[in-house]
Amino acid sequence: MLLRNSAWTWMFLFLVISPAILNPCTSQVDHRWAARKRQMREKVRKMFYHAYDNYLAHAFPHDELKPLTKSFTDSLSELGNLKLEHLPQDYKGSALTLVESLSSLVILGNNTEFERAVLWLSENLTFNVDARINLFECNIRVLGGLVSAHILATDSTNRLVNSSYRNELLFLAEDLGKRFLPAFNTPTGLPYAWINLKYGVMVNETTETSTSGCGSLILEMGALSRLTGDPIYEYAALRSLRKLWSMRSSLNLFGTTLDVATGEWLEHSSGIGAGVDSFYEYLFKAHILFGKEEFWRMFHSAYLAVQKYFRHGPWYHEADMRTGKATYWQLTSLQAFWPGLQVLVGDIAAANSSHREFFHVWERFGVLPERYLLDHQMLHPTEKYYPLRPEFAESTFYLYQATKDSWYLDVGESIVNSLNLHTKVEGGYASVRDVTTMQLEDHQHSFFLAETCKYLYLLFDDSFLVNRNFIFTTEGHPLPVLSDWHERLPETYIPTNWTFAQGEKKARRASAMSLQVCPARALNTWGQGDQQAESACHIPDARIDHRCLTDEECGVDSTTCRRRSCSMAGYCGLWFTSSHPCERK
Ligand code: DMJ
Repeated sequence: MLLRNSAWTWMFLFLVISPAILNPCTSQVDHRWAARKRQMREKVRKMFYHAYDNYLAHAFPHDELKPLTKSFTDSLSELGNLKLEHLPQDYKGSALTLVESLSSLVILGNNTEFERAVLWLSENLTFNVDARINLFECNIRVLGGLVSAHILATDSTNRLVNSSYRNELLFLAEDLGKRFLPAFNTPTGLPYAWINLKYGVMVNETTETSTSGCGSLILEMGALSRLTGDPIYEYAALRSLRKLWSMRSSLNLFGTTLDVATGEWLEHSSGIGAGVDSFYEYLFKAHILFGKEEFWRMFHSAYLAVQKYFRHGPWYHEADMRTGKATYWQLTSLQAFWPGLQVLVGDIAAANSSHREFFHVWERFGVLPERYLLDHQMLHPTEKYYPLRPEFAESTFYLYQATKDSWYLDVGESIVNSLNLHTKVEGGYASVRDVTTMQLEDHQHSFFLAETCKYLYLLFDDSFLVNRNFIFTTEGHPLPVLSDWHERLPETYIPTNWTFAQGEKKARRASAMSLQVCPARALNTWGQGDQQAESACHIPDARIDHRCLTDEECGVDSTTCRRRSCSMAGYCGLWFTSSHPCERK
């Protein structure tokens, strides 16, 4: 992970040396924490297998499990006009949940089951079916699942060397990638949202798609190109991303839906949630994975625009891309990924304050409702559901990695307990239809295994990540950051150089990216005295866990360059102030 090197140095000094001197009870405390983490890890492992075993027993090789009726759904595809009983004879199902579980099995250390699954998929999975699939979903779930699992299968540190694996997952991924390509055959290069795997784009197919549908393909298709040596996949994804980028407004904002034939926006309001979320995520992660400065420049402008036009204290509302005027004041469950992305950027303080608000909502309802109307302080009348989404667990994992603040373990424990209390049934884990009644719905989405369980497991046991450098796709599939995939390795990613350049004191407080977040014009008086600025304006809070007694113990927010204050609960944050990125007070 990007943060690991600086975080490790800091955590080593902080956790190992100073507490041992200051507090003789530390080793007992550490011991207790280690025991608790082990206990929680085992709880999550049980969750994973309860979901996985039930999928295998009642739904495999179909896509997803219906845990209440112990049956299945082929949710990935609409399967043309065919009824399930009329499927072609050679159709054995696309086993979506199995594909999605592959990387989680490796992270849980179950190489035997991983190999078994790889073998089955190698022999049975076919994409030559009359099925209309959603390109974005199929890309992040199936292509991402296959590419990531192929890399894990060929990585000798996973000790899968005994297997008879002969790149079958990569061949499947390549076959799927080829079937994606006709979707990009539009006047704009922006892909259709839907494509038939066997016949390509259907007559009268809709030309409407989402921002994510055009801008969140680059990690999986780029990785496929690097692995196969065929640039066509990366080229298609990049062309689409560049076209999308050219459609930004003068405020560097994007809409939510657009027309792939005309390149015109259909919905001008957007935020950081549904339809757009992974677009922002992929601008930054593509920069990490491929090292292209172009991605960084895009992300930098887009990130500042988000912080300027959508952010209100710890909340994010929607705004019109043309005017920047606020449109919908809503908290959505999908937005909860944002603090995790901010951790990668190095903006931990902002991540922490938003994450806390999401946790308040989680505690209030027991899970996160899909949509909450901030301006009316009430649930959205028709979006009261919680489909076992991973985003809040994901951000909790990232924040714990960055801060090692045990508070995030408490949050993780609370998520695990809620999931077991409200969603566990005999046949797996069921989505919540209505968070006010906790009435369940007959669906266990594949991302519960690909992401929710994975991030919770990694929160309590990150041994899979030690001495490795992975980024996770938006569907939680790990891809290694390899120097030979980098066009140019930015200096800020070389921790030794960076430490050398900045000096140890600063290096231990910042992630590499935080230096780049505020533009140079924001260099100002904030960094006076012996306070150490992490970015042009960033002054860290006095304590790494952001706790405080007085305002003086709070620093300056790295993205807004506003002074933070101490909340009633004793945390530094931008409490209820509107914010403007890197503007001087
Ligand atoms: C996942 O499929 C991915 O995380 C996607 O980017 C949006 N969210 C769902 C799960 O909530």
